Parts: sequence; structure tokens; C-alpha cells
Amino acid sequence: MKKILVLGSCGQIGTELVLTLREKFGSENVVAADLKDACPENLSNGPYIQLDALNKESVRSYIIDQKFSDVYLLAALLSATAEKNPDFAWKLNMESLFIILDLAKEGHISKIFWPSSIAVFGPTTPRIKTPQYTVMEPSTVYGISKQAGERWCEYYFNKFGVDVRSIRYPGLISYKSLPGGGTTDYAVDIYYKAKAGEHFTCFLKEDTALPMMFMDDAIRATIELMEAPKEQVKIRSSYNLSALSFTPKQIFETIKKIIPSFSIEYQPDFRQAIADSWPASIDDSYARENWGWKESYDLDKTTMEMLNNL
Ligand code: VAH
Repeated sequence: MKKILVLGSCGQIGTELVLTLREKFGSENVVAADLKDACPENLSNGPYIQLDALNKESVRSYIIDQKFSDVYLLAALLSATAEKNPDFAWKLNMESLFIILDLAKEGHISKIFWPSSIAVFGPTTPRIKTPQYTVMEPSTVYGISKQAGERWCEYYFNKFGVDVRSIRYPGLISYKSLPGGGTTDYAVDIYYKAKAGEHFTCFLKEDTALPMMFMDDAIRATIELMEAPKEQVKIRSSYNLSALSFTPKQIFETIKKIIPSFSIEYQPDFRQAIADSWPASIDDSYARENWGWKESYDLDKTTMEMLNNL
């Protein structure tokens, strides 16, 4: 019987994962866990526990006691925040992973999902249709931690048979949960400003193309990967995954078609250098071949969904 723990469930991905997993496997079988003492309103349709992903003793005793089949570890500092707090970013992103990998190695967890990111690629990586296997010299603390984490996931699979699965997420666009501390967050904020009838100041240049995806596609991909037969999961570092690639100018134009009065200006900040080090688009042919991935939201459909639901 599926019993699932989502650690870091109050984040942009975690929130939507909990809601979708509860719909699929039953609310009582999906425990949401995060640092917050009180369960957030939008996760109150099922069990919640306050748990610090870095508190090894409490994470270990809870998981050993509760006998979860699957653990989704989403706790992390993202790219922009990690640059401001490198020591803690490395500690949180890495130590939380080792705690969960070791629990699986000891037989207390059957399957782990751990998110990587296109941030594992760096300025020397080919930027257009970035391949699954290529030069990876990340220049951000976040990207370095995700690249190291991928190596450890593959090591624990090869050495100890730990069934850990991972996706290199692009920037994610959602309306049910806010992003936090990312370089791609402009692609969410732009919809909030448009819907509120406000002018939008973009922290990236108008021609900065980045890989992106609507959250419903990202959540579906995550669950499809986790439910795929083991032998289909041939990559145990992390899968490239792709749906969209667009610039701030392009997303602005899809919104302006629906809200003609919407206006934008571009004031690049420190996040421009992070974005410039990342791919513009991703080749995800291994995910498509190995476990049948296919996106369903293009940019116009994403804009329609966002403006209709905000
Ligand atoms: C970030 N949203 O901006 C995350 C993601 C590819 C970007 O990893 O840091």
C-alpha cells in the first residue's frame, strides 16, 4: 500500500505534488511535511507534520516509525537565494539528501524522488537543445549542489540499489503555489502583475530565453517517472525534461494578446548572470524514449490557464 511523505511540501513544487498525490493515492496516504509549525490552509485536506529536513534524528525516527513506501524530498534553497546564503544552501541541499538516501539504503524507504534542475548546466554547456550528457560546469551554488546530488543519487543506486529517481526541472509556472528564490520566478510574477492590472518590471533582459514548464506538466512527469517500471528508469543521475523555451518578451506578448493594456520594462539584476549561465532550451529525448514523457502545455495554453485561474 502506498504511503507517501513529501518533505518540503510548502514550496512551489511540494504544494502541488501533495495535492495531486492525494487525489491519486488518497489524502490519508500522503503526509505533507515542512518547517512551518501550522499546516498551511491549502494542504489541510490531509495529514501534516512539522519536520526539519536537516534534523537527522527526527527525520529518521519518523520515517522508520511510519514505514513510508515513497519519499519526495523537495526541501532546498533555489538559485537566487542560494547565492546570498551559500553555506546554508550547500548544507540544506546536500545533508537532507544524505539523510533520505541512507534511510533507503537501510531499507526504510522503497522509492525516493529528488529534484534536480537545468541549473546543473553552466556557461560552457551548449545552450540550445542542451543534451542529457554534456559539459556540466555550473557556476551557481544551487547548480553545484544539484550536480553533486545527482552524482550521489547515481552512486547510491549503483552501489546499494537505492531506487532514487530525479528530474532536471526547468523553470516552473504555477498558480496554486508561489515560487521562492528562483531566477525563473519572473515567469510567475508577470501573470500576477498582469491580472492585477499593474505594470511589470522584469529582472531579466527581454531576449533571455530559458527552459520553462507549466506546473501541471511537471507534476504529471514526476508521478509518471515515479510510477514507471524500474527497468524503464535507465538514468539514475537525473533526467532532462522539457516543454517550453521562451524569453520575457515572448511571454509578455502572449499576455498582451489577452490584456492589451499590460506594460513591461526590463531592469536586469544579479539574476541575469545566473540566467546567462543556463541553457536556453533542453533536449529531453531520453525521458521521452525511456518512460514516454510528452508535455501537454504550450505557452499560449499556459498563459490561458494562468490568467483564468489567478
Ligand atoms: C530556480 N526555479 O530558478 C528554480 C529552477 C531552473 C530554475 O531550478 O532556481
